[in-house]
Amino acid sequence: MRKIKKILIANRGEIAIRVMRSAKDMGIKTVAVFSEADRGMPHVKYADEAVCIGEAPSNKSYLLGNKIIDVCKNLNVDAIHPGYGFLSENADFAKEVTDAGIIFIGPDPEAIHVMGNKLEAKAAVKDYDIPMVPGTDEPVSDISEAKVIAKEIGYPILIKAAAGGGGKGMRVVEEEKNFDEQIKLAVNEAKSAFGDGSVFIERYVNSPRHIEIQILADTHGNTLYLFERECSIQRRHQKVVEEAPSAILTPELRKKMGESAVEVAKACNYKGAGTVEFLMDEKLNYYFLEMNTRLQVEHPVTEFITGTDLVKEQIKIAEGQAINFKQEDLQINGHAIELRVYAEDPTNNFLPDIGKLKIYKKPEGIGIRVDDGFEEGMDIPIYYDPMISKLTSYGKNRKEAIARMIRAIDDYKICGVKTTLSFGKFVMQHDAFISGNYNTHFVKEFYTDSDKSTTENDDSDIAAMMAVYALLNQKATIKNDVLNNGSQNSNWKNNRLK
Ligand code: MV4
Repeated sequence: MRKIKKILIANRGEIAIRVMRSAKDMGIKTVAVFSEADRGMPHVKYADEAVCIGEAPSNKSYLLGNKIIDVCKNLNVDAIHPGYGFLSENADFAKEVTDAGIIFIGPDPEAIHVMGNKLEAKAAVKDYDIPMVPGTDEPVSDISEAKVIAKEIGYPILIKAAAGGGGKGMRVVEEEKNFDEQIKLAVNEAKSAFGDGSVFIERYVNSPRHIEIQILADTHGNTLYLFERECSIQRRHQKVVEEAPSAILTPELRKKMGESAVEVAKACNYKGAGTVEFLMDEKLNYYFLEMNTRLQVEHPVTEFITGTDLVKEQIKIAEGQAINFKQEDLQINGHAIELRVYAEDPTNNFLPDIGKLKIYKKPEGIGIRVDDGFEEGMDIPIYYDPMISKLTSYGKNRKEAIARMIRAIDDYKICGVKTTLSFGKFVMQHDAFISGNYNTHFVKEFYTDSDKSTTENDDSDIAAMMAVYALLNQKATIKNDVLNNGSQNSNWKNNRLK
């Protein structure tokens, strides 16, 4: 047991703020780090202390593990929360943090390492009774040998990079005659993308759903599952809409998958919050895919339906506390849906759209949660992920959650950049989504060009918002002039930034 008094959040934007909120709830002091591009960001202002760690590109700031550890030493920080992305799944970083006597809020470096390699992950769980897609459990080294295996598995097959994940480095091979060519391409791709050319083969599961299970494990041997999230609505292997619970799981299947996820966690001696990803086929067979050893973007839907604060649980586990509830205490209450609001143009292949948030008005009210890290007038930097916010709705049932999501989308006013809000509304109103019967091909299958124009803001809407913006801007200028004359302007930057 070691009480945490001060946490540094090695991240930016909405997730940095999300973590700080729980820390504050627990009476823990917070330290933000930021790049030069993020100087004025809300996560910097929200923290008790904040330190600039470098230039805008992530490899000159948010990825500088040693610099972040130095900040911790200077400011007497007890623990680092890595958020998601950046250094969150870097086993070497986790080890360096621990070696420096700082608590890493996450699993041990060994667990991060094992689950970071898809083949090692498969090997780690193979003695447990966890369903897996038929395939090779060694890297493919001999092409003709691999071809024999591929034939046994049956086409179509999928080639995956061992060091990949999140869909990177995958290739479908429809028939044997394409095998040689595809495997060579896959190996080269894996080499250049990950510096590791190991690839393996699996049977290709057609039209799968992506269902993942949230788990929590403490250092006292307790490992619990906090049910599933259905994450099938994605593009380019990036999720856009997630919900909990899944509309298609039965209580029996939920329990079985939950128990499988707990076994995966136990197989790698997992500690903290983690997510076990499964593929599910049309017959509701499920297969272990990979484990994400971090807090995930879409964790709010689980928080809504289970009434837990996952970040608080992470912190308590990192302190060495036992989880103070049991599997039987956990139950699903209601339904939650998350929409990732990206600065992207859904009508143009979800192309990132950078620019200024000229108008930014959040939805409010019952059953709505907005996790964001920007304010009106700010630029969406080009250096990082273009996610503006996460809009999450909650209702006593799925229908109510959908209705509230639609209301919140309509109430959300964003001007200056294109966003995925219109796509979210399209999803909420689509029969396949409403029925709950959809899979990972949703976008490709249903989001056709003719849909796109009808879900956009109409011109009069935009004209009206632009007029309001012009007016607001005038007023803002006057207000700023007045403010700048006085000494009212908070001096937090000078006081706190080092
Ligand atoms: C698969 C698959 C079909 N069969 N594996 C994509 C991300 C990576 N985590 C694994 N992925 C897949 N693995 C077999 N054997 C289909 C996918 C897949 C997918 C999985 C989850 C969410 C979206 C997806 C989109 C396309 C393909």
